[in-house]
Amino acid sequence: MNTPQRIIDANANRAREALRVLEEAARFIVEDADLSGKLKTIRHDFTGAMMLFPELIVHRDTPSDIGTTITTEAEQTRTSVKDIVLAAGSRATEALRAIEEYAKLSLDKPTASQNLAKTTEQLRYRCYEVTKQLALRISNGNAKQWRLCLLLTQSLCTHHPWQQVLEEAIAHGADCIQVREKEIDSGPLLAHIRRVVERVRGRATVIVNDRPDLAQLSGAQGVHLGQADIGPWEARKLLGSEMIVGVSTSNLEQARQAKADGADYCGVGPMFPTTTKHKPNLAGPDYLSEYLAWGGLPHLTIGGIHPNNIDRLLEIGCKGVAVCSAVCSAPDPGKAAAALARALQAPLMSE
Ligand code: TZP
Ligand code: MG
Repeated sequence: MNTPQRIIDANANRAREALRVLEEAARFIVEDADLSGKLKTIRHDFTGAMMLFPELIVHRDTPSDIGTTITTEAEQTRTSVKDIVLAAGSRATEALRAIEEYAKLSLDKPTASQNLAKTTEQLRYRCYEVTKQLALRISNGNAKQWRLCLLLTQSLCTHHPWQQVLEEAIAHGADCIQVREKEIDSGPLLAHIRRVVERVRGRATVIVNDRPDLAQLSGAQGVHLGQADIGPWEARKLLGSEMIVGVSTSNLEQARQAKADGADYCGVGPMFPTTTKHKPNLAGPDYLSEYLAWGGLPHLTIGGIHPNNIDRLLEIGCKGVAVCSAVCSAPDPGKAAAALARALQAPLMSE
């Protein structure tokens, strides 16, 4: 038995298996035809390169491989799909590197072996890139199913200063605060978000509307993006894998896309007519029903939600709402937040 050949055979199997794991994630989890196609091509190109060495199987000797009984704890633990993808990406590139190195020993066919070393080097680079693209598109499950998200907008805090609205909302059940300011320049906006983060002091999750850069700089936990904002996978380049990325959706197609692009939760709406944002088309409670049947990501229903119409959403199974005017512009923001939070704690649907 020839040792380099045995190593190459073992690593060829390892690379093929890992490529298949990546391909399945691209195809069935991210549902991205382009990434799936890229991985399939890498796998086929690799199989093509290995076909020049059909004799390698002769050197296979799994029963006497001392490595088959050595496992590490990390190998046995996968906490998320992203974990699986990153582990498979590393396994594929490590295996390709091992083939590249041992193929340089020339084996029995010097030219073919040198070509194999070159081919596996190129495949390894392709694999690094496609693993990165795939990982960027997979949600980390960072978002929890919040109950009440306050969209905090200073100009809509008509009866009380924003600081008081914020305090009362948190005291009465808001577990997420989205800073939503469309009229403030970046400098003062960053200072404002920092003040919000400081005031909230971990009592609720702080999300920043539109601006991943300011979310990052301010110490907030995430960003919320609309359909016309940059894509979630672009935001991840700034925010990394741990921060939360949410996306506004008005139909299931957008929700599926948001998930495929790595979003952690979806805004689902508008549920009802609203004056806070120009939204000529209502998605309505029917969209919530479809969304819940899909069940892909945590949700925050949004748009014109008030204590007097929330029951309509609870009947369907709504678990979390995002409101702006119902709390910001209420004469008693604490009372309004409490009414919404109470309703969400005791849903009408039988659980
Ligand atoms: N996106 C869809 S509706 C909406 C946004 C930001 C406005 C929500 O504000 P309100 O006052 O709770 O209707
Ligand atoms: Mg936006």
